[in-house]
Amino acid sequence: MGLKGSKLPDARILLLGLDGAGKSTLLFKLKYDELFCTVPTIGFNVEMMEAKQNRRKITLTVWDVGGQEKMRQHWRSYYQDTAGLLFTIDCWDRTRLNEAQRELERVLKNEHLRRLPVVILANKQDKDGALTATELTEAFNLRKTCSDRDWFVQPCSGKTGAGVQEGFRRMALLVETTSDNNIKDTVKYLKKSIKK
Ligand SMILES: Nc1nc2c(ncn2[C@@H]2O[C@H](COP(=O)(O)OP(=O)(O)OP(=O)(O)O)[C@@H](O)[C@H]2O)c(=O)[nH]1
Ligand SMILES: [Mg+2]
Repeated sequence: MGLKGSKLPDARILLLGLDGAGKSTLLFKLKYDELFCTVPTIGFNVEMMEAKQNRRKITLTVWDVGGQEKMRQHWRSYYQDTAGLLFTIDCWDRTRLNEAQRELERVLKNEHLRRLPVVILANKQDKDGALTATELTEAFNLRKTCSDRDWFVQPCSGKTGAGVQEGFRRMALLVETTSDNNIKDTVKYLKKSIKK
């Protein structure tokens, strides 16, 4: 499917997380069913995909934004009109869990994202010693942090593909859709707001 308008109801999804968490790998795995050799994302990738919301078809427009520290200041430029948040965590790299938790909490506090559903992708489960979804839920105190919204923790691996579809499917079930989706306008808006 091209990027031009599909007539299906659409939900705009924001895919965030620290650099190296596996956002682009997960997105490409889902969209193309292939393991891509990714490079750190400067700016964003955007992909549209069909999904099912109960019995009806919808499109998800997924914005995958670079997670390096210098990119994070731009995250908020993407918040407007977002219907759901996918937050990716590298569950194997325990040295960066605190940083990941801090960023997640900061994002969830933003008024534009208030009450929006969040699916936490507990990624890199293929690696020995990765924190499990249950451990992550405890360690990040997610029951409390996410108490004002629908939330779900999905264990997954961008490498093997396990759990990836389930994570996006869960998101599709939780989001509210709109009838207008115009990627071109959003890109124009982003170019302006990032230049500022
Ligand atoms: N073993 C393993 N490696 C993974 C997994 N997901 C991603 N990776 C690897 O982690 C590295 C970073 O993945 P990316 O998808 O580029 O990470 P990103 O979150 O898009 O990073 P930025 O674009 O910098 O924000 C790559 O070398 C991936 O191959 C996974 O589930 N398991
Ligand atoms: Mg990336």
